[in-house]
Amino acid sequence: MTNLRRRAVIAVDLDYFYAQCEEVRDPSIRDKPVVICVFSGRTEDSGAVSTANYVARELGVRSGMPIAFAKKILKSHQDARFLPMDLEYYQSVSERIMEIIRSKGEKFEQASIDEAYLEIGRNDGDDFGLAEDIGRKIKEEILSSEKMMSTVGIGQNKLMAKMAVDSKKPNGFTIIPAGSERLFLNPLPAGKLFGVGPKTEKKLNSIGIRTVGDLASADQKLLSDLFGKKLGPELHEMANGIDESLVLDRPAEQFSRIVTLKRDSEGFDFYDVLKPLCEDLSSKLSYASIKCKSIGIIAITNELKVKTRAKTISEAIQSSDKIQEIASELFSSFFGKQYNPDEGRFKVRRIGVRISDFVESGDSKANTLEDFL
Ligand code: DGT
Ligand code: CA
Ligand code: CA
Repeated sequence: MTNLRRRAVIAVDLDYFYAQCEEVRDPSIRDKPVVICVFSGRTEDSGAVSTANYVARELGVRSGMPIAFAKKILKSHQDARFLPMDLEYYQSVSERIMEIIRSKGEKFEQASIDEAYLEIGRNDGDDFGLAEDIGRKIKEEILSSEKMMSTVGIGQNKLMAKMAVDSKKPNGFTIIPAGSERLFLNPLPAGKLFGVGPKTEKKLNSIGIRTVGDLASADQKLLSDLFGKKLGPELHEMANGIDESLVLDRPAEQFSRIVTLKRDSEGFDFYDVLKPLCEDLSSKLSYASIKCKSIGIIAITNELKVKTRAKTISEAIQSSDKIQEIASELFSSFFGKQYNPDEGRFKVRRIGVRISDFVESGDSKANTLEDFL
């Protein structure tokens, strides 16, 4: 036991994320039902519910439900808000929160727009104590700097951290101490195990496996026969709290910033508007000690069409001025060509800048070298 490598993994999941972003933007809607809608545009109400705040959930609204159905449920709630999904805004909130989490440990993996893992410690049994402190700090900082509620789970691997998160939402903080995995998992219905969907659960039930505990002590050959040589053993391991998958320390692939113009634009007359966006992006680069080699622009028209252009440069850059210079070039040429008969005439309502293709800036090296010279 002693030479087994111990780890503690922290999982963070932001509560009712898209809907909470809207509450942060307009706190007056906090106590009202808030439903985030993906309007498909065919008829006024066609489309699906992306997510909803807990006020709306308590009344029965769910992700994936038709918008028309959610409206029916909330018919007697005049104060209910049905808001269009604003992904760029949620993305910018997510990026800032991911930076908070990333800064608290060495191994960080973003799993989705509102979910991340952080691995703590390596050698001794006290990693859980440290993970608890760090988990609390993360939760507090997300609340103080972004006014956002989150759920934190801690376990000895990614699976157990995720199970801890799912066991208590929203605003949860759950630790599954190393060694008590089985105790925690055994009584849960099999369908609560991460990765077990309704189809698998039904199949398990049909052979008398109802709880995760049943699955953990099930005959392994029977599981392999029923679910195959890959999923069978995997289910058995998971039910025993075993998960060897690593927290992958992947850097972000791109950063973007987007704003709505004061009035719709038919030409490039918003040079100054770009400045704060580029400054924000530049400071992210410098914080992460990286530079970018690709700069892109985003233009969203008054008909909500998204158009993009990008340029790759041979020498990586970090400064706000240089990003702004290239973004301006791209916008000038974009508007220069906008009367192209293929694209027709349009007005631009929102604009953005996106950077990607990152390389390490090598700043720290330069500093040490300077110290020696
Ligand atoms: P939670 O974690 O239970 O408090 O609630 P959410 O809303 O954060 O749910 P989560 O973590 O599963 O998903 C994160 C975001 O992904 C959520 O805010 C909206 C989006 N999302 C989730 N499910 C669906 C879906 O079925 N359709 C669409 N369009 N978006 C979804
Ligand atoms: Ca969430
Ligand atoms: Ca999530």
